[in-house]
Amino acid sequence: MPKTKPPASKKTTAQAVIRMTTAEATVAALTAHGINTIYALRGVHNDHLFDALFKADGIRTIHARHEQGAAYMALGAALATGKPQTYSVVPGPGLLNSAAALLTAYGMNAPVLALIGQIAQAAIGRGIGHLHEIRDQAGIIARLVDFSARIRTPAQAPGLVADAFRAMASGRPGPAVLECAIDMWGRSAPVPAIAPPSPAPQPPIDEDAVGDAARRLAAAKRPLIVVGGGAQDAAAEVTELSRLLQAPVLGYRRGRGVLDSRDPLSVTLPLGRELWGEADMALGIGSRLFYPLTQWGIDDELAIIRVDADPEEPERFRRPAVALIGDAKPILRRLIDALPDHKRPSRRAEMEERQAGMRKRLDKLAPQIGFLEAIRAELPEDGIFVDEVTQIGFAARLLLPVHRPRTFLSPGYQDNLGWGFATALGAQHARPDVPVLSISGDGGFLFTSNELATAMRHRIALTVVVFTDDAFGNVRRIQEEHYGNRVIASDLANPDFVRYAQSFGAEAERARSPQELRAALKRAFKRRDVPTLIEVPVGPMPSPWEFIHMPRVRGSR
Ligand SMILES: Cc1ncc(C[n+]2csc(CCOP(=O)(O)OP(=O)(O)O)c2C)c(N)n1
Ligand SMILES: [Mg+2]
Repeated sequence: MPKTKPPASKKTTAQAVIRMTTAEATVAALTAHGINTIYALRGVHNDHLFDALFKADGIRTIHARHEQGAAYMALGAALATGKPQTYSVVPGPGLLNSAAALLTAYGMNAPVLALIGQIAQAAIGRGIGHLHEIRDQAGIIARLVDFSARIRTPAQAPGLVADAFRAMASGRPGPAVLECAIDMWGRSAPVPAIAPPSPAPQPPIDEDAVGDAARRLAAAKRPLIVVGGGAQDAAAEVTELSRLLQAPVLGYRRGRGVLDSRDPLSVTLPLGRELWGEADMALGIGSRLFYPLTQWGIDDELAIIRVDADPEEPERFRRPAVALIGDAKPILRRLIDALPDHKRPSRRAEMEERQAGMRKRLDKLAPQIGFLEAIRAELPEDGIFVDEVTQIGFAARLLLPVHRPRTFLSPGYQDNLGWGFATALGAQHARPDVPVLSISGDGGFLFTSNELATAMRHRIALTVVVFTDDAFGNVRRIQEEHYGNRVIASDLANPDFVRYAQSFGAEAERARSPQELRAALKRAFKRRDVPTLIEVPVGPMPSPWEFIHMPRVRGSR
């Protein structure tokens, strides 16, 4: 049967009802929601979807070499742009292969929409043994994300796509999944006009709570601001509030870059902990306050104000003095407006001195610092650094100066080894205008290094630096230091990473010092259509953990 050509989304909105397949209606709805790329690995379950993508205008398909690559790329694109992104894979193994990335997207509150295939509608749940069948796929998905649904008819597709986008932006943001059966993607029927997307409803700002918070903040003697991923789009407001209150801003992992590291009020974990110990008021913005609340302690002398998109978050660990629910940016604007007029003495001199003192202690991490300085010297201010679970990454979270929001991508509490390279690939694909730098250990890199082929196929000029110590160095050091040197399952046999990358057609070189790394980065960032791998052979590095897992500074529990 001849297939109806999917109309461009504009035409679709103009017409009342049109005959379309489920796949065409889904693609038109995605386009209407601003999706211009789908990261994917195809298979027979989704053939009609890919045929619709072939025919559609304004949407590109970027195929990866493993489903985790496709999903991490969508995650990286979402983190780098702050906008929803999409990936598509087959059911069963395809879904499970992408699941670590979906889990990470959930932990990072990232708007990633997964389109997952399904076996034939009538066979679902019967256990017959169809290709890629998995028991209770919908149930597995429902455990992984907050919003999921199955598209059962063409007419349902646009509404479910709209529901998914609304869910991804409501409350705590996060990923969503739509399933569709193999025999439903190609089914055609009249589909009502695709409505333009409506913004996700925001809870009204609680003006009484804003007033209460503003009065408390103005009265606080030693306020401290703690920012997480939820503050990334409120950098201007956080900066203004920090200045008005002369409040230090603690950002670790996902909060880095909200307040420019050049501001002496911008702190990371170790100095943040000292300040937590002294504070009489903490303002948490889009952060779980995980380290402060679970490790550093709390007592009655410290009041907490929470700003969070997730209404359940503020009371999860301990009821705060004030909770403000919603998007941080408008809430902080209201808070600034409501702040009683007051002037505070500058803390600049004090903070500069304390930063210098802490920096002396952190000098213990000298080998890592040398490489981070080379990176910072070459990566432009708006360049994006993608973190990994490796020695340089741990040190970067504490020490790499970050100047702008969304330029430090760190995997949050999942801290899953091997997320970095494919995530960075997605970030670089979505932001071709800035250099993206992925760092990896030799352990983490081989999780997704096959995606070098994707970088070549789609001409993605990502730069990756692989620090090779021939070990899962982090776990190896733990065995040496805490398990009587009983080293097991830690040493690695590696390829020659330079020749490995070159065999894909990538540019590659070896750098044996921070100086050589700097020169290699300068060359790499000039390339605009080919990926670069820089291998840096390293030895064991000093442990960062005394600056990350730190003892309590207040309270008894
Ligand atoms: C998905 C996942 N598996 C395992 C771990 C445990 N883990 C943490 S660090 C690490 C070793 C990392 O090795 P490498 O990438 O070479 O970095 P290095 O520590 O040597 O710098 C491992 C196995 C993890 N964090 N995530
Ligand atoms: Mg290693």
